[in-house]
Amino acid sequence: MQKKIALITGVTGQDGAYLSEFLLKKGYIVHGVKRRSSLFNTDRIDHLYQDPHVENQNFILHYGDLTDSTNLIRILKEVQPDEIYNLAAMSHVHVSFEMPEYTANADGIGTLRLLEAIRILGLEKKTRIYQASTSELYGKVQEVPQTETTPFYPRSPYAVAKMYAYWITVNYREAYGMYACNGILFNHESPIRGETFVTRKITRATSKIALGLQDKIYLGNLDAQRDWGHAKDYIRMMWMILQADEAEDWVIATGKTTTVRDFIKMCFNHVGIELEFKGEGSNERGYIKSCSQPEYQIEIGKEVISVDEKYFRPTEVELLIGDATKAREKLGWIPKYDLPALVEDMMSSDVRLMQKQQYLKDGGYRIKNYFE
Ligand code: NDP
Ligand code: GDR
Repeated sequence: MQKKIALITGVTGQDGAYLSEFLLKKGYIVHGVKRRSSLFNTDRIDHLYQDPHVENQNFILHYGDLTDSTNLIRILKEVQPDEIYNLAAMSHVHVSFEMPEYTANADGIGTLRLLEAIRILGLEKKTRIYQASTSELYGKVQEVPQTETTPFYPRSPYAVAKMYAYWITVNYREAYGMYACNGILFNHESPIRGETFVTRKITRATSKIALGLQDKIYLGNLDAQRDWGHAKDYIRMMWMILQADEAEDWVIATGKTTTVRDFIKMCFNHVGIELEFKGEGSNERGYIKSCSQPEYQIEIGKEVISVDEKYFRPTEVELLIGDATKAREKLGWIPKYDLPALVEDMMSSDVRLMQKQQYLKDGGYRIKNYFE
């Protein structure tokens, strides 16, 4: 039987890496679009790398960018994919306020470029496409929990761009009979989550604080509530969505929501530290109340969490909680990870990572600066 061919944009990102591994295990030939950068940017997929000189490769990378339509057309023409997973995006909500035009171009028009490439090449009946839509579309709370029919109210340039991508995907499905779907995925995290998203920022900093490598963390809105799942569970659903009989849009979420503050407490608990919070808004602080691990030499009463308004967003999404009943009933969506299991996975990975740093520091090892 001929192997299926998948094309993943955003292959170097969190989801792209997990999805590549997943599809390779399923026997797919996987093509990925990566951006040119001045330093290597393939850390997350290096374990999948295959020497291009070897025959019968099943993991192939192409340089490309969602802002470059001729490049996308050429890649699609060469690859002739059965499935496209459009995961590429400027995915940081706060950064999108700094780069609204680029975000619209990559995240909004980028999706149009891919859909048009499929049409220009006459691949409408062959190629199925998954669009990485997001719970950020719901923005300002209209309904709780949020389902496939909840009205959208985007609250950032990122969400507005993704709203265009959502509707253009629906439109191409209806206008040209393409198999094009939106996965409206709620936040999903993992040990390879980008370091500036709040969960990973917290797991990294907590590990460093416990090991004496950092004093405190500065964060923004601790009251925000998110429906956090594990990326491994979510990428499986991206694939399931493209295997369904009909092209539809799907909410994927855990159905539980947690504040940023409670997420912090869970991470510190993982290393045996209890926190107590005092104050409100930008004056809120988190202090060490107790520590059950004497080897950490933690100072009781020390301030380890400070709020810095710099991390507040001009317009915030306060509460996200998804209802994935449709995916549960029609696609058999059962996540393997709950929030405690996610925290456990992220914290144990970051503690290990920071222990390496501590080991090097204790050994007096210091990487020489190029310019010294
Ligand atoms: P990441 O930020 O980890 O990865 C984004 C990927 O897109 C990276 O490979 C990045 O390349 C690439 N990229 C960025 N801009 C461009 C561009 N102009 N052209 C080509 N590639 C580009 O995101 P995630 O893996 O977390 O998310 C995957 C997708 O799912 C994104 O579209 C995101 O918006 C969406 N999403 C994510 C959710 C989550 O909770 N993780 C929830 C809902 C939706 P590089 O490595 O070079 O920066
Ligand atoms: P989000 O994720 O905006 O939901 O988008 P992020 O982790 O950035 O923020 C979650 C919540 O935490 C609050 N917060 C902070 N956020 C960051 N990044 N840094 C901080 O210091 C901080 N302090 C508090 C935020 O205000 C927010 O309320 C993610 C991305 O992956 C999107 O691409 C995706 O579409 C959505 O999830 C679903």
